[in-house]
Amino acid sequence: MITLVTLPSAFGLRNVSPFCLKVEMALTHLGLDFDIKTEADPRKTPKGKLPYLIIDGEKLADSELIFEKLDNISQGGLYGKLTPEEKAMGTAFTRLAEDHLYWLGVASRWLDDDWFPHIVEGFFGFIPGIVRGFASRSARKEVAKTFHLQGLGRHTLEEQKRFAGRDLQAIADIVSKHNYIVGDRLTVYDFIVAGMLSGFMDNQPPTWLSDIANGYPSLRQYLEQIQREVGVRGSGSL
Ligand SMILES: N[C@@H](CCC(=O)N[C@@H](CS)C(=O)NCC(=O)O)C(=O)O
Repeated sequence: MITLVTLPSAFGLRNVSPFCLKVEMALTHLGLDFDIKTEADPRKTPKGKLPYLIIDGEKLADSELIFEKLDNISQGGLYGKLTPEEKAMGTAFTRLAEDHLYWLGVASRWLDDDWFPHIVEGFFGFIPGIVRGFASRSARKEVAKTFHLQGLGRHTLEEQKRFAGRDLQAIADIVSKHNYIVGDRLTVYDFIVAGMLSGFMDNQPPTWLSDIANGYPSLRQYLEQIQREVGVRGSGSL
């Protein structure tokens, strides 16, 4: 039995973390038997982040390492039929989505003064009221520090929006021509990119990043198509 441990639903998203959603998509696509457990406190996980998988009694953290494992146990079910060029292109889009666009998504939720109250309710609602404000404000300081160290936090909001637009345009240009990220067919990279897009585009209420992403009809069409094909949606509740 496999257990996928994810964050509880929030912001209209049944799987609020794009990293958790992509793993859920992969498990479903591979037809593996699994259940989902939620953990609201990332500090209680093996690497301080979600998702992690419990497989054969062992805990395995990090979505990319989980994909390696799933590929192994499914005899190449995720990466097996990809050409080196497809893997190269897919890896580049993975890094764009997870190491650049993702951080703009984090900032659009955590560092926008008007949006932050939703973070307090969505992520810290499980903490008793008296310490909730303190815990959420101190986590926000950590996010701001990390965003600054990452580099994107040194730019103005207008500049951050332009960076986001360039990332989204790159994805839109590919999927509007090919329907998928690589190889004109559904691959593991669609779980990664569509999982990430769902986190912004289905997020309620919308953030500034949701507004930019939802301005691309081709991205909405792509997101709907991938969710339909895989049979896993980002919105709703667990
Ligand atoms: N590289 C990790 C990233 C996972 C990640 O950043 N998860 C976020 C939720 S979207 C998290 O748990 N953040 C909690 C924290 O940083 O304290 C993966 O691919 O699994």
